[in-house]
Amino acid sequence: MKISTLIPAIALSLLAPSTLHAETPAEKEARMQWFHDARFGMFIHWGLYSEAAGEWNGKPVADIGEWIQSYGKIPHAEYRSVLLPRFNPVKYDADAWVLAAKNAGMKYIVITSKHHDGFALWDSKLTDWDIASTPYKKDLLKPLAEACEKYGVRLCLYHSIMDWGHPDWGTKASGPPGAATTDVNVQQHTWRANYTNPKPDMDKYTAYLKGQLKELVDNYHPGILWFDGEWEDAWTHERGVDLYEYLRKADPALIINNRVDKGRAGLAGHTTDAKFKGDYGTPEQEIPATGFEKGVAWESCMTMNDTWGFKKNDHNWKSPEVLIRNLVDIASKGGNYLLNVGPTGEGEIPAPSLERLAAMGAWMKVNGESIHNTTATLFETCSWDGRSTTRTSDSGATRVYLHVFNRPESGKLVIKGLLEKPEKATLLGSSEPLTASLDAGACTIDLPATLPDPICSVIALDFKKSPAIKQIPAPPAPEKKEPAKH
Ligand code: FHN
Repeated sequence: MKISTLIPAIALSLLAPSTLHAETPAEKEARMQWFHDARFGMFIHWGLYSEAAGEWNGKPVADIGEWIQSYGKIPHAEYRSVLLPRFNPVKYDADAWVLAAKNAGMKYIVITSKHHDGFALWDSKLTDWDIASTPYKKDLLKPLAEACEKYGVRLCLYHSIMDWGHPDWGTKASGPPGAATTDVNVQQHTWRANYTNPKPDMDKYTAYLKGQLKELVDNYHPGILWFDGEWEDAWTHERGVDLYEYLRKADPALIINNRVDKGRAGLAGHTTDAKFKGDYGTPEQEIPATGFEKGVAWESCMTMNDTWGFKKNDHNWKSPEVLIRNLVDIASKGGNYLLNVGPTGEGEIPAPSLERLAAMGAWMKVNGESIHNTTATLFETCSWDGRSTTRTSDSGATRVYLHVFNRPESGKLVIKGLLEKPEKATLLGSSEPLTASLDAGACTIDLPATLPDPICSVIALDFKKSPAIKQIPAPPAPEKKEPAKH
């Protein structure tokens, strides 16, 4: 791969403004407010792997589609020579993608500017391992940025720190093919571009990484830089801190996730120690049981089927019920839901994804106010089959949303611990007021014979201020029964 003469690290550091402003908690909250209010975003994994679609040489390759080069152990030169000439997304319609997200109730889009294979979706000045080397040639990020601007959706960019296509990603001498090396991350991966580099230089790679990120910040002004691929030894805490500060100086409004540094607890996504950089936690394919501590921002990223990047044979789609209830569960815990789509190599979002987005949009059209601009539930435990979120106005007036998954047979929704009767109780999507009564430390809502939405109906309770609540302790976790000793 041609790497143009890299901007020496010193020159890049001169480009950044002087020192990083010491942000107060209030200033950070103001910077993050749009993220908290959004609650729901679209993740897009799109690249050369989308064209491979989970197959290589006509045979299926296991596991997630965007890792096909790794699971297929496809040497960088072969991966490049096969896929570059094939990647020609002539059906790409950025406006249609952004409208699909917006109409689903999504407020931001995070697209892979570069995934682990190192291929760039824009025409980077620092490499020819990018869209300009394909038959399509044109920048894929620019139309999306313009469509996001047009429809009021925030453009955000995923960027992999790990780069299988760069000869300087990696640590220790890798040596020529077959040479002994102690670096497992190099030794096992003979298919990576760094394997033939006797001495990968992480300072050179970091200058390249910063140079490409400067291109992205300057040209597309992302709301979030969503880092990933930080786990290998080649990337250190020191480099993570330096990169976070470099980017925050480049754009003080930028939000950066916790995968820029080394501090996330694996797929649980929680930042393990305040020394690690990153503005929010990133649970992956899971929803924290009770959310993170109050005041800790987080976002669960999840697939709609089993893969992030498109695979022609992955039909294991989650139902709209699962997706809507995930969104409600996450919002009730004060988090964001980043739900993935994996477009095809031709540039189309798969029909099953569009169908699910449309179903979520229909639900959000009636109930979206119980998700957007809300904060977590006021209740430590939920005494009904559902969840709750909260909306507080500047005056202190408080609307408590009750998400009901299944109507209680009694026809009465009992909210244990709510010690005040609301000024008003309504069913979203209906003008009929509901009757609320107080008894024995609970507020009871009389429900209509049928609820409007079989997946999740939402009741809104209005109070002049945040209502008095007596928290009901969570039931003890079921004892882990020791397996019988034979
Ligand atoms: O390795 C990546 C994977 O391909 C995908 O991008 C997910 C999405 O968050 N992140 C990493 C796995 O944790």
